[in-house]
Amino acid sequence: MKPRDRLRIAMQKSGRLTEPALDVLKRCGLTFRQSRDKLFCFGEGEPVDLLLVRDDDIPGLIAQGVCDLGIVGRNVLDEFKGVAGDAAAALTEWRPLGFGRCRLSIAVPQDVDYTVPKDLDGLRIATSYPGLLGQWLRRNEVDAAVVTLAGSVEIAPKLGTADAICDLVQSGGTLVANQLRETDVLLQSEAVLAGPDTLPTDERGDMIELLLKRLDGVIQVRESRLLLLQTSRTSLDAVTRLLPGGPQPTLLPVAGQPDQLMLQALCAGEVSWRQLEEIKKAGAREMFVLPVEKMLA
Ligand code: PRT
Ligand code: ZN
Repeated sequence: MKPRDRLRIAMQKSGRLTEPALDVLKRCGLTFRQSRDKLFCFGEGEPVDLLLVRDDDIPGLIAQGVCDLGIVGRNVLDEFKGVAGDAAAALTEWRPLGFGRCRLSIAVPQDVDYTVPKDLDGLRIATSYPGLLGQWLRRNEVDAAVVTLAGSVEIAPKLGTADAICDLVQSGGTLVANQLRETDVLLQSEAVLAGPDTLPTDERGDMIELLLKRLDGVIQVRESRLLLLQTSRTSLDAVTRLLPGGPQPTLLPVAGQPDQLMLQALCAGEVSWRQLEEIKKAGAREMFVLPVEKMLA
């Protein structure tokens, strides 16, 4: 393969992962010029380009070296690794990205008795994940037939083409709508940044390292809030005790008011109105809750 000096990231062209993936890349400082065919997007600031493809193609593109990294569901990555065997063994999850969460589960019709995996012996299970399902069946010593379907897996039992299914579940609404009951979770999934397990030794490797550092900053602060408030020195203990988790707050003097302090705290998650009201009752005032955009430790 011809050496490249620009990094190439594969991501889903249009689907559930597209918007959040673009958002996380943007937060890492990457912006792209969209070409008319929308398959290849040239990176404007950094030497990083995007390839927009079907999610199922992403692991293969990385394994072949066409792309250096990919943003893809763990379900798709692990299925590829299971099915492609050695060729894909060197693919790894560089970072979990915290969106596109779902699980790969077995579900049976609500009126079917099911207590243990062995109850699936002799049944037909419809799935788009024959590799992951096959591994689970072997691990649990279940002798069931795998029926591979490209889509509409959840209606297979109703159509009589399968007795159970193995599919992605998020809210569970689709299962309920099809009178199915979730019985076993095979895999907890979310979008991940995938790549080869060794970095390229050229500039692309340096760029990946830079990107991973930025990504850590983005992931770490995504749920964080910066809480700013003013308090008297006498109320400080009471106020501090109520602060939602996170590192120690920073205290700053307030000019001309020696008994007052400005407090700044990084909070690990959302700060609710109720929490703010409690902190205020403890003696705080002038409170601000700010989203955190970036962090570089
Ligand atoms: O065209 P392309 O092949 O790229 O898209 P696609 O249709 O294969 O993928 P897409 O966009 O549907 O999903 C992309 C990825 O999103 C998946 O590989 C998962 O990693 C992740 N994801 C997260 C989900 C779901 N949640 C999800 N709920 N993928 C699919 N579903 C489907 C599921 O298959 C079932 O039909 O939604 C239904 C269940 O949802 P609930 O909420 O009713 O339980
Ligand atoms: Zn797909």
